[in-house]
Amino acid sequence: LFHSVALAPRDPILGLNEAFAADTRPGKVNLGVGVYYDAEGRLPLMRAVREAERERLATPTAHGYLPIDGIAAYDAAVQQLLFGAEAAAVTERRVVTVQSLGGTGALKVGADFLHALDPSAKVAISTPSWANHRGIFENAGFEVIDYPYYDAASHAVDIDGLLAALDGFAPGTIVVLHACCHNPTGVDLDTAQWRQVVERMQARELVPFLDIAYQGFGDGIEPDAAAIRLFEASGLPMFVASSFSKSFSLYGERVGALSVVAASDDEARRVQSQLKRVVRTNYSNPPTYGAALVSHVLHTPALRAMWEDELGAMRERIRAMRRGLVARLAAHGATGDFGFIERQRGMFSYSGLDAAQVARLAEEFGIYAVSSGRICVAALNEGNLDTVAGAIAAVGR
Ligand code: PLP
Ligand code: TYF
Repeated sequence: LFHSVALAPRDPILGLNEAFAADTRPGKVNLGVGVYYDAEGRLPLMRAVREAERERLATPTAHGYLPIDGIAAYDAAVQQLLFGAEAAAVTERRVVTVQSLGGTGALKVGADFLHALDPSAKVAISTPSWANHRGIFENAGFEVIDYPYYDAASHAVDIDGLLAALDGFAPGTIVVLHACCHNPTGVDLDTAQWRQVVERMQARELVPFLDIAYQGFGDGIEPDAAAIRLFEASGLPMFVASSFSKSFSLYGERVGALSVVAASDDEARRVQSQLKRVVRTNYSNPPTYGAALVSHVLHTPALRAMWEDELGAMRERIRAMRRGLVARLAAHGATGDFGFIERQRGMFSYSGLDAAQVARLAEEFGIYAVSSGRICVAALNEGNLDTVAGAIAAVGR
């Protein structure tokens, strides 16, 4: 049966964890996977999450099945975070939200639903994008195409290239957009550019599929949702895949959601029935633990305030590491102007290092980064910053 099975390639990012684990050097640093570590280099257990766990444990509950679309209170909280409580789509009951297995699961449920709707549509992703975007949509049966996004020379969005690509897409093309903290570049559209994108997509009847895995890591919970709110206000039908993996540090609990905005309450109910069918025929219903914690935090004002504070501190720590890296690179005499690192947002920096330089970082210094040159700034701390800056300066000479 298996004699013809080919060896699948390793995930270019998750595969780095194995190489890092196998490295025995004491000063090794993992700047590969997009995970937030605290100032001591540890994965945080957020206080708001710990408190929610404590309060929930006080009244032990049996482990029943959740509804197919998850915890209703969780889905409602997701809608408020993404769209705002006052959004017309929310108050008019035109948004359907289903709890999902992380942001990845949300993308998959959305992709399967869309493919059943129009298998001939193409899906466009940014160049570059999170590598799993292509895989998820291809696996769902779509042809995946690219749109220009990042201009390496200016370390900025190639907005002209992006708009021109949108103008050339066939109506019905699904366009995957990173709502904030673009992975892997850390470079986002500004509000004026988002407005242009919304206008073009409306004119061409394109389908926005926003991916928001880092809400709160850019400028804050509300400002990071600006793109979602512009699309919502435009009245276009839209998809949003959201994740609490990073913002609640609940990676392994698989807490995400797919939200779809329809034109009417009635349309939304029909879409909901189809999303539930996709869920049912894939994994029946979602897990309880992580979503129950998130819902508890978001519906308990004191815990919600605590969570927002903690998330704000994480965001500020990443910013401080950006400033620190730029300063130490200069101190180590690194060639070039690295000021762009401070302008990038979210967990990542597209450092400009090429694959050979990244390989040298791993071999000579035990510092692991993605071969594209993406580094996870959220893995830097005062204890490794100087080593990392020194190593980057060395491989850049
Ligand atoms: N989308 C993007 C852009 C991401 O960077 C990630 C990161 O993990 C995800 C989706 C998926 O997140 P999750 O771990 O919640 O599936
Ligand atoms: O880009 C990242 O590092 C995160 C984590 O297949 C991740 O999004 C990476 C690869 C992958 C799943 C998650």
